[in-house]
Amino acid sequence: MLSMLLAASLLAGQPAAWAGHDEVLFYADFSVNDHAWKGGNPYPFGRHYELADGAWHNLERDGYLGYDGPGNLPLSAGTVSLRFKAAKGNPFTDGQRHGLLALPRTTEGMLSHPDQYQRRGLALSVRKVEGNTLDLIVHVGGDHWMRGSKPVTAAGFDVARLDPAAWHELAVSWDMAARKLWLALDGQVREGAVPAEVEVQQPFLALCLGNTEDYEPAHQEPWDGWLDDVAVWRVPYPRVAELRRQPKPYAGPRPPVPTRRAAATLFPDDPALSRMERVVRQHLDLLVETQRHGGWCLSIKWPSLIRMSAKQRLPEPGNLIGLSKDSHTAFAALQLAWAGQALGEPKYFEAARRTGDMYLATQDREQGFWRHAYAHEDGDWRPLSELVLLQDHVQTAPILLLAYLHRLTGDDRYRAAALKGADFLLAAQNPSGSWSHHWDAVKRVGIGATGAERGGEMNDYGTSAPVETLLQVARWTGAARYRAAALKGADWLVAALVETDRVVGWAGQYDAANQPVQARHFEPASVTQYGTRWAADGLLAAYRATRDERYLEPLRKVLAWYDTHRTEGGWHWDYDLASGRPIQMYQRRVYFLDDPAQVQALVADSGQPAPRPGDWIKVEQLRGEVNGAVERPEGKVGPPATVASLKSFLAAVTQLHVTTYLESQSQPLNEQAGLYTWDSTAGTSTNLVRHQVIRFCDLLYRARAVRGDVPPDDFAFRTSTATVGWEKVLPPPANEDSHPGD
Ligand SMILES: [Ca+2]
Repeated sequence: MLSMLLAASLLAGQPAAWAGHDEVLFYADFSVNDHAWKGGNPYPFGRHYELADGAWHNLERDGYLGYDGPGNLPLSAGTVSLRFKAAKGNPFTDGQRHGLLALPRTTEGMLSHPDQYQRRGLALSVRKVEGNTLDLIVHVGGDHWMRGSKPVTAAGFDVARLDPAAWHELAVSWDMAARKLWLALDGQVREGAVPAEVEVQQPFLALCLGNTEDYEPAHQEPWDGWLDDVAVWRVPYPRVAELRRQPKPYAGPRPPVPTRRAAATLFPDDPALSRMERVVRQHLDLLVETQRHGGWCLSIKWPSLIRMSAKQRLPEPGNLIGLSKDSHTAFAALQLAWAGQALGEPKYFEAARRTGDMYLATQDREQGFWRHAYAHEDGDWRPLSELVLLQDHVQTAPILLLAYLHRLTGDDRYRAAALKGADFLLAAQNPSGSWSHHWDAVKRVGIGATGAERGGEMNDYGTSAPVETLLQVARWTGAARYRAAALKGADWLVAALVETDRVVGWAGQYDAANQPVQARHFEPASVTQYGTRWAADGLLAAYRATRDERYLEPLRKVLAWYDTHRTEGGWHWDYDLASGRPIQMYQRRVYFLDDPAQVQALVADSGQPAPRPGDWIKVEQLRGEVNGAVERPEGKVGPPATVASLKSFLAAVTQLHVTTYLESQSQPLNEQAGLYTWDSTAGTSTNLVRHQVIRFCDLLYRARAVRGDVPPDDFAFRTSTATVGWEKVLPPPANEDSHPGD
């Protein structure tokens, strides 16, 4: 018994005898870490797994492991082999689906030619399916995550009699020239054919292991077990079977555990400033390195540097850039432009300018809008969708970036494009004063999230961001039409307040008659907690510009409602309009959260944990903002700086920055990575914009002024903010009581 255990652990802990063959392109044995020994990109992404006894073990329903596709997987012929073992129960007889591996193909190169989706690219998966067979499935067509594809089973094994306690050998293989597929299980081989529809091979997007490629919580197919000895071969299976019988151990080094390090060149001898400078450069150098076609996706995985959206499981195609959501591409460029100014570093400024130039090139010539994502294909940026999104800063963030670039360069093209964007906002405003979810560029009308014309959008700053932006554009240009449109938008925010004897607040979406409506399947017609945050930004901006108490009154009413309706943990996300009861909607069914049976049903239907109350909008912070707007409508603005005042600012703040932003336990710096990282759906990740980086740049800029590198009269020294906004573009506002042109 002891010798059997020993043999089993040696088997799991030692690398495979064949890993040294030149035909092995990628090999992961999990004995030291989850980095592959070989591979174009040996670093993984994924979450909710552990390594134990030299093998990979899934820990959760959404646990999985992934590796880069284009860097690791051969195109025309290849094989992926691995070993697998069950961990609990018998997954071979349980009638459930278990995803062992998936090989989606990238849509890079055909994103602007969707007619080619059907015939280009061999997307594959190996799943144990309900009938207890282990199937090799070809996914014909569909997008880069196989969504919408047609599954065609090419080969399979009945696995009902497989021993769950034993390790099993699996290989999946393709040869496009021979149009053959293989599925091998414990040395037995089944051959299949590439479906006739698939004409041309296309690079793989990723290697996804231990679950389905689908990130939807309700669709999970976890492999509740172990995986080991994952190898990618550049030859088809018959050759792999031969090579595996010929020992050739791998003797090369394992890849190093990566780290980002940058030198402090501005303040090498100042202990605190040099630490901040290094962290700033480590983050921004990563942005410069990962910028593509002037943009980014929302997150960068560490250490694989795979570019993904925020909450997804698999990479985005390599030619795709995302221009939507908080902290998207334009915000990354704003941060880089600020660093270019603050540090006097041309490479950061040039990267920001590349984004600005992308916005110049992608702006609609006639109407002045931008799309929310582009694929760079055939030498140009191609919109990923006909939709013109108005919310999620898709239109407003580039206006700010272009205005800032104009300030820094004096290049009139940036100013003209920013104003063209602002004029588009004027054209896209609904008669009610609101802005819709998106714009129909053909019919030239705003469209709500569910397709109704001229519906008002609160969600994702749909109306607030245009209000704020147009007020700033009015200050920038002195043109009254921008201010008038902004205040009409703010008046709509006031009018959209839902106020009954049960509930007070804002809905996420409204119809043209200002009635709350449903949007996506999880967005009911309700008063939604975050509505207050979305509305507040526009109302506070309108108050600051007018000092008209009318814009604060709705916020005071909602704060009072929050005070009287606080539960343990805070407030629910959605409240029913008629009854004021907390609700959640899933697949358009509404569940009342004060009824335990309905909560139980929601958990069962959605596959997600029971919703809990929270304070997502930070109610006390909002109260502080309302009070602050009254006390200091012009914002926290100091007098013009002098070298002496900057010096005392540095003396007061520098050490505080070190303890709060470098040594804090709440948002710690990942010292190994040299970056601020966080745990995302796809594992360790960093996002594009870091408030710490913006703050450190602020301090370093002041230190440069104290030293005499730059004059102390920049208006940036009169404010200190954690974001890069209009305060970097325009001097602090004068008293606006007597604004011209009203
Ligand atoms: Ca191993």
